[in-house]
Amino acid sequence: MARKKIALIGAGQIGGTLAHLAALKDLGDIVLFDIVDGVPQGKALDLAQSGPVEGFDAKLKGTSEYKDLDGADVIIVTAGVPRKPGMSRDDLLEINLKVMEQVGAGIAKYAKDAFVICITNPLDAMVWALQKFSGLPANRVVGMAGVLDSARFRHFIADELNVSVEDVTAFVLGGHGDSMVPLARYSTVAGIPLTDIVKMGWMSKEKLDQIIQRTRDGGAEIVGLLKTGSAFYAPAASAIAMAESYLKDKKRVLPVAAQLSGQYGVKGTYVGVPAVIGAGGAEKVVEIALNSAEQKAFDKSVASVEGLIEACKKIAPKLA
Ligand code: A3D
Repeated sequence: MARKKIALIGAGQIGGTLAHLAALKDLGDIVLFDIVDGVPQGKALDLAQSGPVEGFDAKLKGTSEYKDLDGADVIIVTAGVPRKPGMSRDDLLEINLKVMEQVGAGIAKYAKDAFVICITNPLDAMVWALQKFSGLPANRVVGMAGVLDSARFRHFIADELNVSVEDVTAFVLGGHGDSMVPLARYSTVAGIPLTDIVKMGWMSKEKLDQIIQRTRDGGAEIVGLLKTGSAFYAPAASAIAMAESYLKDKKRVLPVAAQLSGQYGVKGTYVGVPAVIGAGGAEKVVEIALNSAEQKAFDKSVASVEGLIEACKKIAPKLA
């Protein structure tokens, strides 16, 4: 069986970490693409030289030419700029939209059959634009945010209760931004909903609320500490989990930014929802019943994504 081909567009902090994880997990051969000459080539060579030590045979190639994406099975897009302290994700919209236009054209020309995972911020609007610019079917273009947001939630809960992260599941809905909706009643410790954990007295309601807020602010907390960029280890690990589910047809149910076609009362917009990720891409959006407070929070999150999509249409009229 031929090896799979994984193309990483953007060879910065997340791109380099993606390449490292994909090689360590033997997901396939890897192409690292960036417009900065030397960086993708240098990272690819450095990583290839770790192969003999780690025992992986993946071929790594650094490039600045779109033709090297030819035939890619998975493409993960991090091209663009990250936040600096004091910036919101939305401040990146104009510059990263232009990047999505170039990347979308490259994908359309060389990798029409790929499964595309977008990470570039502001996430929900950028994945929406990337799908339009590339023209790929919506089920094969998704955004990574929910796996990361729920991993942050899981980490904070496990740390607070002093239990294994493996036994904590978390459910986060909505756009990747301050209005994301972590759902306590669908998040569990060994199957026990967090709302019951509070009733049992294992965690106070105040502590749970603090953790929910810290999850919402999870990206900004790291930007504030790093000062020169944003999180990259956990974002890369999260996108690799999505790529692996696609490549191995695992059909994991993961929170991803998917294009909705009427689910949750939303049509055409990309927003974070649970979806089955398998060989067919985003094969099914899982629609859960929301109570009125959750629906209100979800609607608010969708409205903020829709606002960004309108801004994209003004900047790039061909998206309208
Ligand atoms: P960084 O280390 O700056 O890497 C971005 C790379 O993109 C750089 O190497 C640039 O040279 C390259 N680039 C810029 N323009 C182009 C272009 N036109 N074509 C190809 N490559 C280009 O950033 P990073 O890796 O830390 O973050 C990448 C993106 O991910 C940013 O937009 C972040 O905001 C975003 N991000 C999203 C999440 C989510 O959870 C959604 C989390 C963390 C970061």
